[in-house]
Amino acid sequence: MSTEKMLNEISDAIVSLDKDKALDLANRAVNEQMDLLEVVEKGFGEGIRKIGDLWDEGEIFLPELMLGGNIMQDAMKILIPHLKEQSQKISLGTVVIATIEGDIHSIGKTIVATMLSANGFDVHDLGADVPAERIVDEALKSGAQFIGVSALLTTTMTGQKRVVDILLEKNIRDKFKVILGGAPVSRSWVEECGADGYADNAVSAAALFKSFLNK
Ligand code: B12
Repeated sequence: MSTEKMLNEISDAIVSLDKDKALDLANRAVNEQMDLLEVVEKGFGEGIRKIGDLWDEGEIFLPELMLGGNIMQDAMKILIPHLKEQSQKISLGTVVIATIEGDIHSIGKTIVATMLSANGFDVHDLGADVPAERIVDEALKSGAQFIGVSALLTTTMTGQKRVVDILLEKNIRDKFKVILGGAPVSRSWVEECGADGYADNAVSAAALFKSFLNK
C-alpha cells in the first residue's frame, strides 16, 4: 500500500471509530518501518482533527469524541516505544512539558513530546492537568532549559501565563525558554504572556526548540 493510502486509511479508521482497524494499522506501520512521526501527524492526528470538526458541526456527540480520543491514545501506546527507539542518543537539552491544570487534552502535547524526543531532546513529560507551580518545580529539579506548556481550552490558557508569572516572581525567568502550544494559542497570546514562542504542530515545534540552541 502506498504511504498516502495508508495515511488516509489510518485517518478514516479514527473517523469511523474503528478501534481494531486503527490498532492494526498502527502495528502495520511499525512492522513496515514507516516514518512513524508522519504516521502520527498525518494519519492519526488528521483523523482526530476531522472528528473535532464533526463535533463542531454537531454531526457527532461527546461519547463519540471521547471514543476517538481513546482510540488515538491506544494507537500512540503502540507507536511511542518505537519512536523512542528511533530517537537520537545525543541530548540537545532538557525539556519539561505538560498540559496545564484543568485541561485533560493530552494528545497534541504527547505528539510534541515524542517529536522533541525523536529530535534528541531529553523530555520530561509530566502529563495533563498539571498545576503551573509543579511545572516550574520540575523544571528546576531536572535542570531543564525549556518549558513547554499546552492548553486546548480558552479557559485554561491563563495557566500558561501563570507559568511565566511564577518564573518572574521567583526571579528565574531567564533560566528557561517558555514555549506555548495548543489550538487556541496565538502570537499575540505569547506576547501577552511574556513567553518565548509557540508552535502549532509538532514539526515546527521541534524546529522552534532547536532555533533557541546556541543563542
Ligand atoms: C480529542 C478532544 C478531546 C478528548 C481529549 C482526549 C485526550 N486525552 O487528549 C476529550 C474527549 C477527553 C475532550 C474533552 C473535552 N473537550 Co475536547 N477536544 C478534542 C479535539 C477534538 C481534538 C484535540 C486533539 O487532540 N487534536 C489533535 C492534536 C494532534 O492537535 P492539538 O491538540 O492541536 O496539538 C497540536 C498543536 O496544537 C501543537 N501543540 C499542542 N500542545 C503543544 C505544546 C507545545 C509546547 C507546543 C510547542 C505545541 C503544542 O502541536 C500539536 C501536534 O500537532 C478538539 C478539537 C480541535 N479542533 O482541537 C476538542 C476541543 C479542544 N475540546 C473542547 C472542549 C470544550 C472539551 C470539553 C470541555 C468537553 C466537555 N463538555 O466535557 C472537555 C474538556 C475537559 C477538560 N477539563 O479538559 C473544545 C475547546 C473549546 C475552547 N475553545 O475552549 C474543542 C476545541 C472542541 C470544540 N470545537 O468545541 N476533548
